Amino acid sequence: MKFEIHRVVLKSVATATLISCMALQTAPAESPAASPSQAIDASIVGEEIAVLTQAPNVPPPIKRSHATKVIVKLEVKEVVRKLSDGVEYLFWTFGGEVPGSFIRIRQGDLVEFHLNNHQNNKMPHNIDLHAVTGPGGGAASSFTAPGHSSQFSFKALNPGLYIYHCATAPVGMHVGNGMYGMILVEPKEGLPTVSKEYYVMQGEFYTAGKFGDEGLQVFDQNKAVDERPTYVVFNGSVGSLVGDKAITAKVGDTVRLFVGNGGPNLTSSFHVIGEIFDNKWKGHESQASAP
Ligand SMILES: [Cu+2]
Repeated sequence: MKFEIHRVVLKSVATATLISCMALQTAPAESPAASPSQAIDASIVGEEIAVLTQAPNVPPPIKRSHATKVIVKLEVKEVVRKLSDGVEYLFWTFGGEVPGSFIRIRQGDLVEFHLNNHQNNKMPHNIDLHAVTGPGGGAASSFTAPGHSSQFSFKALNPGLYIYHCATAPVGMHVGNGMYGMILVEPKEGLPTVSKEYYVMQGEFYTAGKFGDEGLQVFDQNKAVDERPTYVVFNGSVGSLVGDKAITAKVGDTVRLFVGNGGPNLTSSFHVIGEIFDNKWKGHESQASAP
């Protein structure tokens, strides 16, 4: 079995902000986030609706060799879900689960992003995609009240694997409640074919009760400020990747893992046991040189 890993980390909100700012400062003057007028672009051919998936699944590889207009429709849902056996939590999610839906596009694509905030939600939300070159990574254009939708467009200038997250204040609370996911911008030449691809994301939860205390748990702001998580999990719940939920591969398969860390506070020391990665990339490193 062969493994390769793509890894991106959201260490903290401060880091995320810094990355967005740096991208803005270093971007060519003529290439900020696309405005509607810039949608008239000869390189953009046709349009399609993005396939979004829930972890550990990844949308299918992009086969086309041209840029297109990709319409992404993502809905924020505040939902009670299982955090551990007997333990429930009111997660704030992009797409109904933690981590948020995986988004896959191609370098050069023009993305028309629709963020819907479900009418039953209590809070306003937005989205900051680190793949976006522009104000707040889209956050400034996507602040959305419950029962409303917002829309903005951007051009995917740089290939890489990027975090997205809610950037509504208090950001630590929104991220700490599960508001993060990943977007992959494939390089123009695509990625080498592999047997399997999976999506794994770490995150922490800060509950008023102790680890294992049963019932519906609520967010504990003091624990979050002190960076004392009650739960540190992959893919949103205890045991999300074991037993009948384990990700699988056959002997001889090549497996590509897209690994992220939503935090909001801890770093991740992700590793696999009993196998060696053939390749790894960090965050925005070029994937064009993949074997
Ligand atoms: Cu939010």
